[in-house]
Amino acid sequence: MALYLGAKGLNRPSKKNVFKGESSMSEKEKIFEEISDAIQSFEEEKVLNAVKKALSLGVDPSEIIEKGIAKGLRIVGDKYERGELFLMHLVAAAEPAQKAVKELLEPEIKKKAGERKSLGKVVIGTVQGDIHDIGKNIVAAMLFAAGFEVIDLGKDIPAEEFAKKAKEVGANIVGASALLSTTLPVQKEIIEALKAMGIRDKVKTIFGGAPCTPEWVEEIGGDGYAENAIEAVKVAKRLIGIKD
Ligand code: B12
Repeated sequence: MALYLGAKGLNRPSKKNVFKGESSMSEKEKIFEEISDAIQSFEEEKVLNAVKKALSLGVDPSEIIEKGIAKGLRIVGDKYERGELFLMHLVAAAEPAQKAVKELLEPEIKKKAGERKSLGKVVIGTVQGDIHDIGKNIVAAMLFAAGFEVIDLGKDIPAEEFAKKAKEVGANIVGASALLSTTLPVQKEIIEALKAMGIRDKVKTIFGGAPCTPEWVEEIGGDGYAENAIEAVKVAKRLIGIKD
């Protein structure tokens, strides 16, 4: 049975979140809305400033990503699906999101990594035919921060490449992201490639991305599913027998 931890994990307040300020909840919510709105209006400067403000107030980077950036992107994606926005709008929303994640949030996440102790090796990438990598990059950064050695193959990666690299580095886990319903089947191909390479019994698999579900992972014989980066860390740890 595929392992997955309850969805919506990010909605629960974390004890580790330190937020200075009197009316913390409402102010925090206001900043998340500011970030999400600025993503939706494609205003890079506003996105970056709001993210900097949130960080300076001590808001957890993963919360900023999920409740601000990802929320804004999802709304833009939904409007695109309904025909209210066009591809250029997806691009315009992705740019400030990527910049905020790469330049402000990932460094902050990695700073928390502290002393390096390798929990295990994770080979991760976005599957062939798919260039969506914002979510994959966040998952990779969170796994790194948690203590995993992360080998990020990048995006548009054929199934065989995942298996080849996993064998080469002696990976404990292979993780793959798919954001399109047309590229989701590549996750199944990865399992097949691991079998063909003769290493399926040595490597755990973890899958994610918007169209991916626990049922799908179960169906393809995968080991773990995670809805977001925080859950991905928990599932990855459990897959290799580490308790939180
Ligand atoms: C930004 C974006 C783009 C950007 C991507 C930029 C980039 N560098 O990533 C650009 C403009 C390039 C783009 C292009 C396209 N896109 Co687009 N895009 C989006 C959008 C709006 C946001 C995706 C995103 O970054 N979300 C924020 C991140 C943080 O969330 P996330 O990716 O889901 O990741 C989280 C979890 O899923 C999970 N996770 C992710 N990966 C992994 C991996 C593992 C191992 C684990 C455990 C967990 C995990 O953890 C992450 C962090 O919390 C989505 C809308 C949506 N609802 O997802 C559409 C969306 C994915 N795109 C869509 C489409 C159709 C396209 C195009 C085909 C459009 C076109 N006509 O050309 C192209 C495809 C290009 C290609 N070949 O890949 C559709 C897909 C529909 C479908 N069901 O197939 C969506 C859903 C929009 C929609 N509602 O119609 N897109």
